[in-house]
Amino acid sequence: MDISQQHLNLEQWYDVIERALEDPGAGPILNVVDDGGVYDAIFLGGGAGGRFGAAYLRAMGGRPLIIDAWPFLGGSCPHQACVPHHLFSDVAAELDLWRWFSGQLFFPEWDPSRASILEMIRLFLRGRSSAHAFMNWQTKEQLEVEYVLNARGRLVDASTVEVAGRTFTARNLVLGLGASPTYPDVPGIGLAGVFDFATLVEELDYEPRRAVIVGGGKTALEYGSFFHATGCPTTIVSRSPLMRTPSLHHVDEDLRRYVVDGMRKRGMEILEGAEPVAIEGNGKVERVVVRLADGSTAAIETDFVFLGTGERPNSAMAREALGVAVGPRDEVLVDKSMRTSVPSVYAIGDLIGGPMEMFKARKCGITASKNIMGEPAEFDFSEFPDFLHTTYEVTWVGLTEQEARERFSDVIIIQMPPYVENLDTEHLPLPCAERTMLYAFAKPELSGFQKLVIDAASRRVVGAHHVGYGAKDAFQYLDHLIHRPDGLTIDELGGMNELFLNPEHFVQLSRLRAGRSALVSL
Ligand code: COM
Repeated sequence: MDISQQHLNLEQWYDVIERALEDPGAGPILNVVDDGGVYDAIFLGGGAGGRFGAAYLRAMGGRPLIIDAWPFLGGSCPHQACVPHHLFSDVAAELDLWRWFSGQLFFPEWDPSRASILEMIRLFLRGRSSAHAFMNWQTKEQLEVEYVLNARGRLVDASTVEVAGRTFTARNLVLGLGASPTYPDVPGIGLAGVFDFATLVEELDYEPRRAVIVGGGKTALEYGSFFHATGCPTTIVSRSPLMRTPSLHHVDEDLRRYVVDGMRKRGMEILEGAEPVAIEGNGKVERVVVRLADGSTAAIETDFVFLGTGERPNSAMAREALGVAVGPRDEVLVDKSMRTSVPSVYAIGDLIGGPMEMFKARKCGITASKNIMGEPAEFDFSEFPDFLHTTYEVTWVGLTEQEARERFSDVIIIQMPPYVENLDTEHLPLPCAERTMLYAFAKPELSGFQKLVIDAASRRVVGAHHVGYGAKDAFQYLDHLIHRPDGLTIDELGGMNELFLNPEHFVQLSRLRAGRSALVSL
């Protein structure tokens, strides 16, 4: 359908998208102005990187065209990945309260029949096209970007893409083709009942009774914590210690311990140093055979396996059609300007490898656009703040305590609860902050953890680590402040205006120490 001359509202967009998702025969959605003009760039892939890159290029006065196989813009994030994950993590946090306070205060008795994984997925599926509708509407009506959706583009050469029976040319190509989940090579991996984050929302049609998660990184912890919080007993099987997978950097050991202990306290079974050797069942998963850390094997009865074993870039078409150079994990190789090995071809987002994060995808797209429009730009994403969810929100930026001690001779720590032997912090109602007040007063050891790492000589904050709720926002700004050339000193931090009570207490805690010329830990 050609919608270039129409101005669909959100309800109409919702219907167009839902119809296209249901009917594989629904044709392309064309929002193209046929005026014979030349495109500055074709963005092949309209996920976060492509959409933001195209919008930025347009804002700079250029002419972009986005092509995407899905009938909506925004990519996997709002459809199968970050958005459902955040819904599930919100739910996990709510259920966590209910379970700990079952039958106490104003909480009803815990009733696992009320907490359904399937129901949450259906809730998400009913709502997701509303977000898609908005992205399509905004990109056309407000950002003035042309696009072809619901049609798979084929790369012809470095300036030509065929899609929907038409041929489009541009001065540049920006490839944002994303990545796909990888499955370990284990017998039985193809059985019904084995899911990844994408097939979970697309295909789950029963209520799991017992979950086995494979992996030890973000996805494994996040989805595992959600499943367990609904009352579905969950085992995590991970080769590495949790949060020590190669995809996660700067994970402080005290933060990690608080997080993993917290998962165990909630009854999750965590098998580190373990790996699945077979998934067994008669057409459908019935058990997972696991090799444990001591070399013995164990069988875990289960009707549901979830893989959090990473993703691989979708680089085959770019490699075959254009000959772009690709690295050992199938990632398209780019320089800091997002240029591939082929002139006028750029690559962005998950296609260029980790970190497969939103901030990187969007900023890659913008970096490519600046370069295309003649404004030299580089993006170094080697240092970045990070987060994950269990039933908590876990956030960190900069160096761990150990990394700081390796780099600086005098490191001080500002931490809550403080580590002082025999202080009985188990019963200390601190930290207390929004969303942990009930824990602080009724179950203090569950009320979170926070740590600031400071190089005493320069007085600069070099790392911040937090378990609780609501600090993610602050960490975006902390990341900016501590990575500025001048950094952020304890004195500057202590001089800020805090909005009490705040999630991480860093401003007020810094203020308690900033008066000292010789800094000491708190
Ligand atoms: C976010 C999708 S869910 S996008 O980055 O706004 O395109």
